[in-house]
Amino acid sequence: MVEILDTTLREGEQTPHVTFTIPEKLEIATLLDEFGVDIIEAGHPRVSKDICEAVKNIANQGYNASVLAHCRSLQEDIDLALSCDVDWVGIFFCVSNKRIEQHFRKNIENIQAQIAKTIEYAKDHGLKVRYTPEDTARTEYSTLIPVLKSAIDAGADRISIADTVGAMTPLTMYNFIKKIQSDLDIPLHVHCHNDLGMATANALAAYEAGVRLIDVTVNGLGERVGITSLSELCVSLQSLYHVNNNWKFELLLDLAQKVSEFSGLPIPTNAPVVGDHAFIHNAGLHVAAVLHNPEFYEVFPAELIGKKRTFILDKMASSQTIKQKLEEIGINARDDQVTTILTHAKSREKGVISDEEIYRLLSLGQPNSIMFQ
Ligand code: HCA
Ligand code: CU
Repeated sequence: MVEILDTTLREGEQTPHVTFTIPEKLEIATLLDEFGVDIIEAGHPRVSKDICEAVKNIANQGYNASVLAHCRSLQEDIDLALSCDVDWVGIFFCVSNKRIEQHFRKNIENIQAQIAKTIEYAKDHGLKVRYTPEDTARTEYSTLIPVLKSAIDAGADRISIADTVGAMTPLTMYNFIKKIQSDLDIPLHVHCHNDLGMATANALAAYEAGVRLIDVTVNGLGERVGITSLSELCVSLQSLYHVNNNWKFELLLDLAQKVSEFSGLPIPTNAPVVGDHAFIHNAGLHVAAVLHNPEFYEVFPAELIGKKRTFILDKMASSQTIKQKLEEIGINARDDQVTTILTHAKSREKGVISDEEIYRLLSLGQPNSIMFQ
């Protein structure tokens, strides 16, 4: 069984130009809980007062989902998380040689001890702990493993493998997870950035390799170009791997639209799953096949997420497209009328044939224009 952690409210609020109000966060969290995510990463309480308040508010809603606060490896951050009543803390600290040498300028033994001390402190105070060595994928393995072992000895419940800059491919991700699992005995999480467009593919590779939990955001929000998208991941898990987590797929569009509205970022029309084009069929041959069985050109049925499939009438159309279109607008056309429209569509270099044009071609009055003449 694979779990989902949604971090729209933490990673997602790090999207350039995106901020959420507390009521917006509560609305998103409530929908995520209803959808059935396992953990809601509600924010990093140290960042601002309103974030701290939002995390506390979300943690006290009585959701089925557990609530996690993002923390630096510092006791003061754990104390703040405790004051927010969360179940989990996600402690992050990058231990790559370069970062330690060029940025932190501390020795690795001290860093390792500090991480272990923070984890012990959190565990002593009843919290569940995820430790993320940021940029895990590019961290020297010989540095990484001792730090992870010491984190596990200190009581970490989970380790998250973060592809912080989206530098992995499905194959390198699969092999990396397998290797870590052979060296450590702890459930793994995965967090995949989308800088090269591979976030969902990499998350699925991590799933194939056996990770326990996958991080996502609604609409794939996050730093720079974001991380794995909730809808892409869950629909893939359901339709390609037959994962049955009782997710309420019918809420995905609502979630996508709410987050789009609150973030001010429109859903691209060609976005997988929730984009407007996801169930519009165009080429005549496709439409003809889909009218027999949608599965010929749909990897999962539109109905799963409460969408309707539609068809485009332009020069790509076949006579089946025309018949279907006419049926949709309530016209029972003769074959010669279908041919008239098809000929017209084929002669049009650019653009879609509108309903008005169909009425005109068939010399029929439009229901509305008749009424208001
Ligand atoms: C960040 C980076 C992070 C952390 C992930 C985690 C990443 O914004 O702090 O703490 O699990 O991609 O490494 O999102
Ligand atoms: Cu991230």
